[in-house]
Amino acid sequence: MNIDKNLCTRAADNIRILAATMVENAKSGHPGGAMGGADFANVLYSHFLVTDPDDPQWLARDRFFLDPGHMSPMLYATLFLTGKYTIDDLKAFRSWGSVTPGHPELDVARGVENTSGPLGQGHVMAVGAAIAERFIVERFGDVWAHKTYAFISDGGIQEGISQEAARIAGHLGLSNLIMFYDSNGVQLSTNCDAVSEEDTAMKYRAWNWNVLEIDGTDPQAIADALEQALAEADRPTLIIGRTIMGRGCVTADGTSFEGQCSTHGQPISKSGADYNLTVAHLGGNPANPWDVFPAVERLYAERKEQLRGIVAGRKAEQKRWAEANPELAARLKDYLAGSVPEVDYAAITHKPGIATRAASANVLAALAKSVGNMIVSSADLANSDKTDAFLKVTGAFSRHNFKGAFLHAGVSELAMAVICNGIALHGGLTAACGTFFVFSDYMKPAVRLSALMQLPVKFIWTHDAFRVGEDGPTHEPVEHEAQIRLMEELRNHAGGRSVLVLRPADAAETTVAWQMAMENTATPTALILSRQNVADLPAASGDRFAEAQQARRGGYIINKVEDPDVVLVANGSEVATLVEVASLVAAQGVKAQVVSVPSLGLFLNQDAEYRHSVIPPHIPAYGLTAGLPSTLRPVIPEGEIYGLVHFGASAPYQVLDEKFGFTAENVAKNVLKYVPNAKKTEKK
Ligand SMILES: Cc1ncc(C[n+]2csc(CCOP(=O)(O)OP(=O)(O)O)c2C)c(N)n1
Repeated sequence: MNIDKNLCTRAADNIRILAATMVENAKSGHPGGAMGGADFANVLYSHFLVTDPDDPQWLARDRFFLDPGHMSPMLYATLFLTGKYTIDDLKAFRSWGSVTPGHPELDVARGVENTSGPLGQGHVMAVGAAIAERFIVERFGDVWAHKTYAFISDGGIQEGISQEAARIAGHLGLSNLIMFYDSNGVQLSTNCDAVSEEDTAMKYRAWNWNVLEIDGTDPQAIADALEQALAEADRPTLIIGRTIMGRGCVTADGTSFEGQCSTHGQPISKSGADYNLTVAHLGGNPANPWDVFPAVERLYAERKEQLRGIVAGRKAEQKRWAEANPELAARLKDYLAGSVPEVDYAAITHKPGIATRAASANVLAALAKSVGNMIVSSADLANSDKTDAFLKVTGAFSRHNFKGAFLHAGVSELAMAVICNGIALHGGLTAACGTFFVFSDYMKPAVRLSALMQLPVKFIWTHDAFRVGEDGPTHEPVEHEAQIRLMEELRNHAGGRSVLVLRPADAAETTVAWQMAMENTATPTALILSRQNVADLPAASGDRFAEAQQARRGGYIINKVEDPDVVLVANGSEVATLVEVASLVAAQGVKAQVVSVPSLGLFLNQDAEYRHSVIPPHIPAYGLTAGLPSTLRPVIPEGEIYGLVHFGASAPYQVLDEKFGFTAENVAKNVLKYVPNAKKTEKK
């Protein structure tokens, strides 16, 4: 494609001026990188990216994922040229209530496909979207194909997650993924040569990528590279573009101030360059820096018309496909609507007294058979976290093969979680991923973004307590439940709890927890599951599954007791211990009501009447948790909580239960000591 180089440079200059002006106006932000990347952004948006100007949610639109969210002025300015933002939006950059926050947040209507800020995650979400696209094309045909573009900077290249993601993308042969590396040689504190000797091209070639190296300021070179990338049918493409930080910046005496670290993260006027002269040098009018050059306005108006034509053609093809394939079309529509799949959860059976991870496996096997738009992944622990139950039914992805529905992520917990976010962002699919709970530490940054973007990803965390046993303290989560429950406390932009965290107590409650997870389309869900077997909880009605449905209220009574002396509260496998404790203390004349609280957040959402009927405030409460005692504090504000306040140890779990005081006998002893004292100090 021959493009008008002068016009493209003029358009990129326009983006540079707008980006610099936004930062100048906001008195904070990152102009330098945005000015350097503008040439690519312009060529992509004015000539290549296919989106529907009138239907931002169109499934087959090309996706653009910006990894360095700090370059948001470049994105906002470009999207302004496409008509997605107003000049007032640009003027309100970084201000309260604006649609142009410092780092772009998920806003598909305005063309922002993800929330990027933590460097590295943005381009990995693109890998997830590319996988989702292949999954959909495999099932519904080429009419739904599109490209996923990612933009990465030095920061993203340096983050370890880029290795995890590039390995996976190269291995799967994701030729639908095209990434531009804005290689300007400058980062925040230093130039890149102060921290790295790497040959990035060689690195990506080793991961089976198609690597192109170009002058990233040359619009024709950018267009040629994009064309080559579009023609590549085997591998993902990395276009390494040598760009110039703060391109166009000049000082007060008119000398070049390009390539300076100081332009990375502050207004141009504070960096050592002269803002007005820079605007003028870029062909703008310092008195009217928000102006759009008429030729640039025409370029984007023409592209918009062109896109309308392209999209009309694509949509006509899709319509013909839908007419020829009514069943598939109805299924796809259902997937895109995010409908909760119909699954007969009551029919899922469990052997007695199994681990909750094994119960989860039974549910996953059922989901694999009845949910056609679900992708499950594991970070090389499928047979331990029991996601292999899903794998066995559906099969794994492999190079250019997306017939299955399981992603072997390799030992890459963070990339796995971010890829799941990307799959969810793409739309139409449900993503779940599993590993040991202790390794949730490796995933937190992704869980946080999942929560912020309100993505309904399911995180399956097994081996939930020190009862992992012999593997020792490195593998034994202690503080992890308290940490993840902080996300239950944290509200999302919609005012809801940002993550639903469920730690079910037995097999039946695990089925219900999965049911809740699948029904929860508003936030991510975390499922925290045991490694060891757990006794099934008693059910007065004889129907434990029906009783476990009460988990929907976050917490509920396992054994209703008239006028109890103490309420025993736990979640996960500690509930079964408390059931044993209740019968031990009953022998000593103490009446104990046992409560399971799989989700503290949901329980706290209930009205006071319900909460007080479950954990009456005037009755001594005693909590038991394999985590930090503070885990249960929100639901036992004044009672005693027995938990672990130190790291675990390496030994069989029964020994650890003994040594750490978690046997029913020891807990019963503690409860018997606690109740008379608590009653004495009881508030009237
Ligand atoms: C995970 C993470 N660590 C640190 C930061 C803070 N940060 C923002 S930009 C930046 C420097 C990145 O340099 P580069 O990617 O080259 O961007 P450029 O200087 O070209 O704008 C850093 C460290 C971040 N946003 N995310």
